[in-house]
Amino acid sequence: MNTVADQVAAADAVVAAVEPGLTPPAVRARDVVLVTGPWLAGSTSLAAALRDRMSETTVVEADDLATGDAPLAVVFVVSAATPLTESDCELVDLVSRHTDLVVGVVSKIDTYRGWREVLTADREALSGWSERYAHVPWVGAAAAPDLGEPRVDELVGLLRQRLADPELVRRNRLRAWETRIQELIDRYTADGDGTGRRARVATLQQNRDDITRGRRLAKSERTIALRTQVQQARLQLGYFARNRCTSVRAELADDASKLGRRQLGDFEAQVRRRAADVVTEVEEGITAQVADVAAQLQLPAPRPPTPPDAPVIDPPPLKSRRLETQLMTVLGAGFGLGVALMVTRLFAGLAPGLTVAGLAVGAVLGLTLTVWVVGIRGLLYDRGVLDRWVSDVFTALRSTVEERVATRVLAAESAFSAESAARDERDAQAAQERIAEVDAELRQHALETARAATERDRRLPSLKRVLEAVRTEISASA
Ligand SMILES: Nc1nc2c(ncn2[C@@H]2O[C@H](COP(=O)(O)OP(=O)(O)OP(=O)(O)O)[C@@H](O)[C@H]2O)c(=O)[nH]1
Ligand SMILES: [Mg+2]
Repeated sequence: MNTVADQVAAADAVVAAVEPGLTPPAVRARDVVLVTGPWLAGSTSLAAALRDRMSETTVVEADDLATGDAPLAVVFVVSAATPLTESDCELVDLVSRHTDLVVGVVSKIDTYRGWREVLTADREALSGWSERYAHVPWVGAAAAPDLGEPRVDELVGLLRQRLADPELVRRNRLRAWETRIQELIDRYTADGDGTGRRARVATLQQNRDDITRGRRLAKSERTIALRTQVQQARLQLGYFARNRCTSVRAELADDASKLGRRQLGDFEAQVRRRAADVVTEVEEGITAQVADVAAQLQLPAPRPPTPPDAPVIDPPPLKSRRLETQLMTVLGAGFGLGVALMVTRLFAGLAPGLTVAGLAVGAVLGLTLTVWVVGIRGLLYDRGVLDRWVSDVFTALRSTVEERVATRVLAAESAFSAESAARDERDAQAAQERIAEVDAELRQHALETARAATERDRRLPSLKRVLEAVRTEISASA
């Protein structure tokens, strides 16, 4: 077992005896000593000092090695200023992945008088970190002391002795195997547990919940919005319709109270026109409001129905007042006669010569008054009739437009509900599809995890046996 190749082959044989066919560790054995350590520990100084003293050995620092390079030995330097920390131990693990020979060095012992305690603490900390460091030798050194010569003799002696070990290459190779097998075991275990998939699976489950909840929420929000908007439209339109009727009716009543005899005929047409206007205004109001609601709900507005016919309005009952006219004529005539008699008498009393003239004046005055009284009474009567008629017309109109509001809002509501239901249906469909996709991926992950678990169960026992064999071999040759 002299040549490097022989030693490597011997190490590989240990593994092949238990588990043939394992791919060997992808490492390149380098005939160098690596000096490294945490930040500012003094590795560069120590490397320089070692180069000085050990010309037969190549001493390198971490930067000089490529990934996969396996140094012959690792000199791990920590300052005597502070004891070893956990991150230092992780660093040791990292640099000695493919190298069995690790030497611990406490540096700057010229400055720190308590370095021996630090060294003991470091030794304990590292052997406590991992079983494999139980036999790591520790020495103190001062590679670049503030005063005097470097103190590295003990380290140099130790290194020379250890590097002369004929089994060194084989043990390093075994260590590389150990790392490789441990990594394999870790990978199979993680795959079998689905560790790498856990985050993705959690995300998928979260997505699934989000889709379901989002859909439920959207649906109820839409229902509530629809109900609220329609209710509001109904109230506003009802108010608008009533308001229009009331104010137009008030205007017309005012007009009716000021009508002259000649305007009576036009008034009916005016009322009919205004009533038709109100119907049109309300109709347009409904259309606008419904469109508004549709926009708010982001639904298509239903097409406005055919406009309603002009309201049916009976003519005002102005004609049928013959009796009253007769009565009024009689009363007016009586009144006129009274006035005529009084005037005639007055004239007769004042100037008997003017009796005839008085008679004539009295008759004219009486007749004029009669006509005037009868006329005024008739006009007042007609105004009263028209006022009542307007009131009746608008009472009827009010129920017509209110009914129109109710009917059209109801129609719009059912159109909106139908559209909203259709939209829900489409949303449900889309959500279902997305959930199905998520489920498919979840199933795929579960399947692959199960597959990996089977693989893990199949591979782990033999890998553990190889690991065991390698470790036994290392400790046997230590
Ligand atoms: N007193 C004393 N100081 C030392 C000793 N070795 C190194 N130093 C000092 O410690 C500091 C760091 O030394 P380096 O050798 O550069 O340490 P390093 O670990 O290579 O540092 P980085 O590569 O920068 O992390 C320097 O100021 C050195 O002078 C020593 O044995 N005694
Ligand atoms: Mg350095």
